[in-house]
Amino acid sequence: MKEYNHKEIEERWQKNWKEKRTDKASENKDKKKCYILDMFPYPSGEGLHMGHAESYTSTDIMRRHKKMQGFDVLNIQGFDSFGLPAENYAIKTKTHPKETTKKNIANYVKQMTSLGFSYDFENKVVTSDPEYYKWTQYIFTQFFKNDLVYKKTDFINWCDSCKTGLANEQVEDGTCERCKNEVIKKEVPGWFFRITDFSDDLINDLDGLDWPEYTKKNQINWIGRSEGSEIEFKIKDLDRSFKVFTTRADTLFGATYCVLAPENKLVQDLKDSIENWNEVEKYIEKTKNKSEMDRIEGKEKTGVKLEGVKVVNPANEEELPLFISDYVLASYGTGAVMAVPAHDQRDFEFAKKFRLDIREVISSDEKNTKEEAFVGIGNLLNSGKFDGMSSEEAKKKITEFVGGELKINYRLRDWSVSRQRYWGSPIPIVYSPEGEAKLVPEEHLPWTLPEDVDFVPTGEAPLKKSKELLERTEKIFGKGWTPETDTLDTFVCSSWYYLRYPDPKNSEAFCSEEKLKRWLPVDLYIGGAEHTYMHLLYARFFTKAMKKIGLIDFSEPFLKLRHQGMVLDAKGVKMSKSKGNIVNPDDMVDRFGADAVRLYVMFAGPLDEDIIWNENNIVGMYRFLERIWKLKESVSEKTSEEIIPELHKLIKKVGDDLDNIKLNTAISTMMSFVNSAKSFSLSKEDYGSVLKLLAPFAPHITEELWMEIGNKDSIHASDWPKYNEDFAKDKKINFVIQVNGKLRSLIETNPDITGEEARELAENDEKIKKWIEGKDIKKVIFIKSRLINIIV
Ligand code: ANZ
Repeated sequence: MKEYNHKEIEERWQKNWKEKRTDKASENKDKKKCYILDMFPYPSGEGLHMGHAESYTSTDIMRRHKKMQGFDVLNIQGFDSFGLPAENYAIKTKTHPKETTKKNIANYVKQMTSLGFSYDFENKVVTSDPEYYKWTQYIFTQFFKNDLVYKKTDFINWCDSCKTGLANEQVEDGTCERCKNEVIKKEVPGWFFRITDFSDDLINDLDGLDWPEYTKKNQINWIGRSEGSEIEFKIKDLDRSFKVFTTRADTLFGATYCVLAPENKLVQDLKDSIENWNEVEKYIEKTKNKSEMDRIEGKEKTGVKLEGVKVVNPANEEELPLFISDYVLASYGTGAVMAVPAHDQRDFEFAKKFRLDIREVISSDEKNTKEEAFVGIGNLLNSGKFDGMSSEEAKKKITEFVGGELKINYRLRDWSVSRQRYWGSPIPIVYSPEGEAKLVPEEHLPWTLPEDVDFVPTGEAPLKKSKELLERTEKIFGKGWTPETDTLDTFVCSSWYYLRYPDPKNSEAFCSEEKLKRWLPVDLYIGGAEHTYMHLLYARFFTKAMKKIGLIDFSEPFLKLRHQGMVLDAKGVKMSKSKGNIVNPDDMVDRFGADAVRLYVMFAGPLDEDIIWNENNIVGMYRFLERIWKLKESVSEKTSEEIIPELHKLIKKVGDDLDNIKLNTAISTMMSFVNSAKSFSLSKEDYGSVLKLLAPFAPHITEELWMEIGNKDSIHASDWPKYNEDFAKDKKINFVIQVNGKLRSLIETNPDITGEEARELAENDEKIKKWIEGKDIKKVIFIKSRLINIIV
């Protein structure tokens, strides 16, 4: 028998599958569909990393399994190819991002093919292709027509190193998620999607989804629903007022000052009444360079009192001082707070520093309120007629009493989608000579990205420098018309790509109605947990918005979601280019073959846990494949009686594990079966069944052996093996537990139970405990498959 030669086999089958187009969905309406989706990669110059290899292997396995079970599956992969890294690389190397993107994608395709992933690359989806972004732009225009997108000039997150605006979700601990530079607030005009219209749906609809609990929780926290009240404070002697948002209206009698965010427009309006304007203005300037994170977490509270201005507490007509301080954010609530130092820690620290009154209005059993605020609820005191009332009741009653309004606030902001960068989808908007924004009509989509652009970032949108874009605009719309020169955040492109997969070449629609109906929503989505806030939230918003305007008829895109863990190096450190500890999938495929690499990344641990890279174990996988290869020698007329039950158990177990995404245990069960099977004989059919079980995991070697035992059609198009329930069932026996020779308990267990296991079961058996507790066990008698007798 010839030796197992992974290289020769893998190359030959990959070629064969490609020629036969085995990757295509059948679109056979009699079959049920199963849509398993990968988070598509950004095609970076470094190529595929092990994390990709891991998650794409898992989905490839599950898709192959589903196909063998008779489902129609979709094998589309795409590339999230717009974005800053390609542009930054272009700046560095002076190559157009289009070129690098093309090259990188070709490399990814090569790598994915070499890993045996059955993607239909002839139908791949590339977000930077005009045929794709035409539809990104189309959806933008539909959002525009339905008032789901609008333009405003606002303080947005600004990264001065990337020279572009960022969405809140792209700010990590106050820094730019790309370059880690501190993010500041800058007032820039830009386009926003009304994601906040869907805040409640985005929270409530999580209920029906099979997603990891922590991902759901993170989304809920990010949306940050907060129930409170809006209460108006008047400014003394001036015909002006402002509203505060508070979650603790019950503490209104304890307010001893108020604070406006430095950016609050009211501050400018009060300019003439503010006696220390110079100082105020300086503070406002200083705030501009502070990140939101700094402001929220800032150790030392800072601020300036607005001299000459007093506000009136609506509850008791008391006059209070007014401050500006950066701990109040302009973007949350009303950008103004009533400060209750006795019951809010930030207010407490501020009051200490500025020597302001601290007045308790909620009774607490806790002592020591002098050192920090008591933030709990309780009964009211020092609150006039509300004394003695509970916090909960007082929140409503006091709001009513002062003519306030119960209100729900959200932390979620509308999604800022304008980027002052080059490599993104152009925003299909033009401006009339009067400055009015108008949609580029559909017949002009795709509104193509001009190529006559120098992309060195200056803070000005690179598209401003394109003559071609301006000329195109004037030619279509007339003299004096100008194009929008910002591009769309790349997260816009990735918010709907899964809707394109079923119909990637359609030039009449982003996806035909028929295909939408057949394939969506996605049944299972697998990808990294780092996408909790951005991609997953944005994609859910897109689905809801598109449903609202009738483009699709479902409101959640991903019914089931799982995250894969990270691949760590042998020392347990995350693999990264900067640490130089990356294991390149190409080298591994070259040395051990795709089948071994695939088995290894799946075997290393449960999919959702981190795995540690250990090269010795991949050698172990190679040996396993050699054993499968050799197992062919055990093929004879009949399967040995002894292993028939084991085979049925194996079929059941591997199938169940695949359904439950327990791919590591499926492999280990196959390994132990193969170990025991080598001393028995297997019929051709049963050997074929073993190959079938392994086929999704190791598609090449199994195809080869399948053909060698005389089959003509691909193993991957064969039916998933069936098992016989009677064989697959573990036989149970009634096992006797005695204490001092007397029957004290009877348990149902498997016949193979060992003495140790039996003793453990016995000691934990409630009926036995009372006989042995506190006594010395002198002796234990164990009779296999029958009884255990504990002598005390
Ligand atoms: C008075 C008060 C008294 C408050 C008290 C709390 C405790 P969440 O739960 O996050 O919604 N706040 C309101 N707007 C703010 C802004 N723009 N910047 C910073 N802080 C702001 O928090 C709501 C609470 O955060 C509000 O309730 C307000 O302080 C503060 F014993 O009002 B509270």
